[in-house]
Amino acid sequence: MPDSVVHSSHWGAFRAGRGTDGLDIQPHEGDRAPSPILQNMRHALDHPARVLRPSVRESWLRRGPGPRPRPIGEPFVEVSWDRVAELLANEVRRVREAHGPEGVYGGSYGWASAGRFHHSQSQIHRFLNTAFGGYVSGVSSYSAGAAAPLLPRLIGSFAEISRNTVSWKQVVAETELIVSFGGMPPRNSAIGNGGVSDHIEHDCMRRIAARGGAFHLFSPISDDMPEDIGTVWHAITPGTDTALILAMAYVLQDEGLEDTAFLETYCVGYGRFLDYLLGDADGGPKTPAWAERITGIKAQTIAQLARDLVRKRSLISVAHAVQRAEYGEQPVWAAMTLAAMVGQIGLPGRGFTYAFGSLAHTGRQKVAVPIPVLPQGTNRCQAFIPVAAISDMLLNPGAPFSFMGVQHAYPDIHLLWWAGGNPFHHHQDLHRLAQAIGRVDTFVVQEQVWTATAKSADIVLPISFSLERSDFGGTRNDPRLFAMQKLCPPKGDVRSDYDALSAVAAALGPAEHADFTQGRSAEDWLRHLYEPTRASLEAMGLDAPDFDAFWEKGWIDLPCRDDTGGFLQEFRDNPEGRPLGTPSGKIEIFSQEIAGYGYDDAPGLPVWRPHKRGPTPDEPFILIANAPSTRLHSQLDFGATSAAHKVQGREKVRVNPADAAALGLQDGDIARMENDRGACLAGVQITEHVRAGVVHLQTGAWFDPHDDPEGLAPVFCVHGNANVLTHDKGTSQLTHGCTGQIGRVALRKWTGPVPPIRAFDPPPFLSSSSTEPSHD
Ligand SMILES: Nc1nc2c(c(=O)[nH]1)N[C@H]1C(S)=C(S)[C@@H](COP(=O)(O)OP(=O)(O)OC[C@H]3O[C@@H](n4cnc5c(=O)[nH]c(N)nc54)[C@H](O)[C@@H]3O)O[C@H]1N2
Ligand SMILES: Nc1nc2c(c(=O)[nH]1)N[C@H]1C(S)=C(S)[C@@H](COP(=O)(O)OP(=O)(O)OC[C@H]3O[C@@H](n4cnc5c(=O)[nH]c(N)nc54)[C@H](O)[C@@H]3O)O[C@H]1N2
Ligand SMILES: [Mo]
Repeated sequence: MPDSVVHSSHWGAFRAGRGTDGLDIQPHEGDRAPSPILQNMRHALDHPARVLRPSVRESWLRRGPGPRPRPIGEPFVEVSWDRVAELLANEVRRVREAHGPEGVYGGSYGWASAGRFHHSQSQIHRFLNTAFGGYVSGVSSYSAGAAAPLLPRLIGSFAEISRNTVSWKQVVAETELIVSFGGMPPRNSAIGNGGVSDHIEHDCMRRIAARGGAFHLFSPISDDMPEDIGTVWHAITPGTDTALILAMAYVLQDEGLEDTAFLETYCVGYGRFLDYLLGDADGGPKTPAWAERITGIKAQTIAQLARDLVRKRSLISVAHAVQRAEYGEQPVWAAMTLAAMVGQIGLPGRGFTYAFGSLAHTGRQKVAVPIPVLPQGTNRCQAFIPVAAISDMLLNPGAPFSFMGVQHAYPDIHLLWWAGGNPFHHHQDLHRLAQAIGRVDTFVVQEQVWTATAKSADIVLPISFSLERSDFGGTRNDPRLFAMQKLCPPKGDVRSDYDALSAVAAALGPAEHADFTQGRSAEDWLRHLYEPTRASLEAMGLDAPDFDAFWEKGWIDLPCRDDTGGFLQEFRDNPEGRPLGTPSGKIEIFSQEIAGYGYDDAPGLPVWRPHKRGPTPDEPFILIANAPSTRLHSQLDFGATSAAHKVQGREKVRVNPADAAALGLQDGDIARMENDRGACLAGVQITEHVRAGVVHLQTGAWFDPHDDPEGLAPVFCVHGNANVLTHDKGTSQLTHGCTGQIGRVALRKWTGPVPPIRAFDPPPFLSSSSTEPSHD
């Protein structure tokens, strides 16, 4: 095995070798701001949390498939690959015959690892297409559940808006004022799906600030934007951005500052919007004074910033987080509308953008050659759910639901199969999720580590870490393709997702195996998938090394397309010739189509709706449960960078000093956080960075349920998993996006016993010869 290898991860490209204290991880040499998250990998390969062998829940082995509770803590039996492949092949045949593809949910949401061939979702989809002819899928994402289906109806392609219409390069050159709802913290742009080679964002922000550019942050948390760029923090009440944005729109029309020519030429429905803005509905005219009462932001500040948006070269950006809440469509729609009134949409670095700086692949140039992707095959099953409706679907088979104006019915799922995701991290209301998972016949999970999801499964396939296999690392918005070179052989009996699924396909029969593998080994696939990239480079007359030369060097440079304003610039230059993909071909401030759906919670224009689940006397604090700074979601939560952030081994809850004083909390205390969904323990940190009335518990601490010592909560996590506290309600009937960002809770000092953390312990195992549970 090599001493050190080139590799990539969602948190950046790097070099890894065996070091004296675990792995020696060095960032890619060209990365100007490498992420500390890299160090979470140091001890991962030998961590006791690893799944080492195929494992089957003992009660499932004994009783066979069927709906029943799947509690965490029940024992598993380790079996051979031959045995598990046979068990799975039998289960696939049974479900296929009795229920067809409508009986299997293969949405399998999750980030998995960076590699493009060993991409878990592509692998599992390809397998289910082969084995079943299809599967029930999950559409959209937890990231942008409201914005992704909405924006194409209002302005155009979600991917283009979030990635390719406003670039960092343009903003560095052009923009004088950036107004961000939800922020653009470098901790978030540490992450880019597939891995990036250079983290440019903070550097770009510093350059903008150095030439006098101004940053205004609307957020309950001040460190959602770096401090060293002179950020002006507006500590808005969470969930109220729409009111604030409407008030800015009010100021523009009131002072005659709106760009009427832009509105007439490029937009439809402004008149309808004005009627709402000035009318009596929802609290009367949407004046700054009205918004001040709702948002906590001074009327004067709102008015001044609205004027500045028009006077300066300005950009309005909405972070994913702001739409990951009740009525999440509205702030996105309102911000787009405000930008239309300002009239700078389609100019370089200006106008409207979405999720800018939320991830490392936004605002960068598109790569001009194809990068390797594994074909997933054809899914012949039409049934789908909005991805965050997983519990709703499992609990309510046959029940109707609506999505983007169409009525559907939830399918009746018998087999649930997950690869590369952690629903006990990403879904809301984990108590309800556990009940929902109890409704299926069999739950299969492919995992590297014993997450709560793996411990909730019936059958767990042990999967390699990326350093134990060869792959490509890359993304469509980074100018480098990496060879993710293999550092060491897989530990124990672990296999890649590809080899694991190949084994199950072989147990199903030669036809399935041939369909799934196309007769290729993993290495054959790498060579095969590299070829389109190489051929394109060659056709462009660029350096086009063959596979072996690429592999030996570890990366190749990829050409990028010109930096333009994409389809928005084309539309601005030629509105007749390059209309938008919306129903009217223009920006839809009022959408006839959405209005026609008749949803009160998402009518045909941006409206102010207060959250139904605002604070109450019993649950007085607003909970912000956001992306974690110290890891990617729940991945490698046991790693050094993640662990260093914890308080007494538990996730940290950040509390404003005024609230801490009122609650009698000190730094380093343990607090109990609770609401009608559940309770958890978290370690207290007191900080001015968090607005009063808000508490901040980042997501990603592995779920660690214990019996509640007080006997009150239906679920009690001793490790601080925020999703025991969040509600499982969609954004609206329109999109049913995830609403996990904002919750409400009570908080008090915990003086009871502090149970040990068992989150990273494997489940108990029984020997395969025994069918009786042992009690030692
Ligand atoms: N309350 C609340 N909840 C949220 C959010 C929020 O803001 N608030 N944010 C949401 C968002 S935006 C997202 S994207 C989701 C993220 O949710 P997920 O993507 O589900 O979270 P991860 O922890 O990245 O889960 C990936 C899992 O894949 C496993 N894995 C890694 N590599 C491989 C591999 O090669 N093969 C296999 N089989 N497994 C692998 C990892 O061990 C890990 O358990 O969370 C959502 N949940
Ligand atoms: N380190 C790290 N980076 C990540 C990830 C990770 O897990 N770890 N996950 C990646 C993924 S998959 C995604 S989708 C993105 C997520 O990108 P985002 O959703 O943009 O990121 P978050 O950190 O969840 O939220 C940003 C901030 O929004 C603020 N906020 C919450 N509610 C409101 C509100 O109502 N109004 C306003 N104005 N602000 C509000 C909160 O203070 C929060 O810190 O991050 C990506 N980057
Ligand atoms: Mo996400």
